[in-house]
Amino acid sequence: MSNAIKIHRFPLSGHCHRVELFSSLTGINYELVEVDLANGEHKRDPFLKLNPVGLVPVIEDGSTVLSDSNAILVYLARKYAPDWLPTDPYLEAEVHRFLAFAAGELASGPGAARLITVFGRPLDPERAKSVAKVAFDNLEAHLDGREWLVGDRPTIADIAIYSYTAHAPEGNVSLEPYPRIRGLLKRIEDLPGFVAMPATKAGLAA
Ligand SMILES: N[C@@H](CCC(=O)N[C@@H](CS)C(=O)NCC(=O)O)C(=O)O
Repeated sequence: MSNAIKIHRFPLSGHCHRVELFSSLTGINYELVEVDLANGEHKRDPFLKLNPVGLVPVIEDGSTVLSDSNAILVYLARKYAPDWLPTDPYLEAEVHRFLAFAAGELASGPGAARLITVFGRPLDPERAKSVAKVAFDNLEAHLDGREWLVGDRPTIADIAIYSYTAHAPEGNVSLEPYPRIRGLLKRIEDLPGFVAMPATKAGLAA
């Protein structure tokens, strides 16, 4: 029997991509299980038995079932790749600050902007773009004099912010004004084992 971790995912979801990316970068043995969001597979059994909230991603690691992309990153790092989650109290707290940023401003800014252009979600594009501007202005300022978001090596903080930042142009949010952010994305893309999320033709990237 395979001991690969199952990642239940949708290929164009940045939340799912961050889990796949981290697994690939750290050499975790994983297999991808596609969830048919368009046909509502995530809103009925057996998927709802894995995650009653009805959202991807979910992982199965043996008998352990876990949802929420950032919680999954914490779990995988602690169990399989501890160098990616510092134990120093301040640095660990900094990592969690960026996980909260990824779940907050990044999801409701560039993430939401891309939901509108790629998936036709009825959200407010101006609000999404103004949240994205504040989020990226703050990220750019944080990266002054830093190679990575926390400490002097990549952590799960960098992985958590990667997917929706790199794909922001698909939501008509340009990364042109942000050279330090683009530098961070490039450093992540240069890591051995990097896997990309498929690009869509929406937005500035069209
Ligand atoms: N906080 C969750 C958010 C996950 C999430 O929003 N997943 C989206 C795909 S990106 C989803 O499953 N959407 C299906 C739906 O809304 O019906 C996480 O970090 O995993």
